[in-house]
Amino acid sequence: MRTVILGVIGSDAHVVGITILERAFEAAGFNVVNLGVQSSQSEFIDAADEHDAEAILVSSLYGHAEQDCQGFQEQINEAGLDVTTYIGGNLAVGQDSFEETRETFKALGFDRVFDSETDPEEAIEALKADLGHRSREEASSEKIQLGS
Ligand code: B12
Repeated sequence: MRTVILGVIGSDAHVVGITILERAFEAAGFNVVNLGVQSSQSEFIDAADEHDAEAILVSSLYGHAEQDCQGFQEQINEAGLDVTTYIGGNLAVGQDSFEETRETFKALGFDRVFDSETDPEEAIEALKADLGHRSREEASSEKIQLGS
């Protein structure tokens, strides 16, 4: 079963969104490790390592996600993890243009960025597609290695 690490980053204590996401991802067949609220970057990374997770799903509602996620991708790289990373929620104070917000978090290294209107099914379909794509790439690189 594919494992995802889910949690709310930083000092943020909004728990309802991740509870809904946990249930939706479990119902879709994922093994969800829910770190809960007020999770640090290293808690996400240690859990991903420990559970051999394929994805990290970060939630943030209180408007400080940009600060909380500084250096996160670098820490993931340093830990040698190959994980798909998503972030979602109410990511910026005001959020006049979500496209701008999306670019900010893409620049921080997230593979996909979701707003607070996101239906969990949308994220589930995206993750299935991203992980399926990755499996195919891994399988074909194995074949190339085997054939070489
Ligand atoms: C309930 C609530 C609280 C409760 C939280 C109780 C709890 N333990 O959960 C309390 C009263 C404690 C609270 C406190 C605060 N809150 Co508050 N809170 C809310 C409120 C009204 C609802 C949040 C909620 O539960 N929504 C329902 C769930 C189902 O939706 P959701 O959380 O958005 O999650 C969905 C999506 O966002 C998405 N999603 C979320 N994460 C992710 C991650 C991924 C990867 C994906 C794909 C999708 C995804 O999917 C989820 C499920 O559908 C919102 C306003 C609002 N209407 O959203 C403000 C709101 C989030 N709070 C806000 C603020 C400012 C605060 C405080 C800082 C206020 C203060 N000055 O003290 C504090 C922060 C405290 C802290 N340390 O976190 C602001 C944030 C502003 C911003 N980001 O610009 C909001 C938007 C209110 C506002 N309009 O100003 N809050």
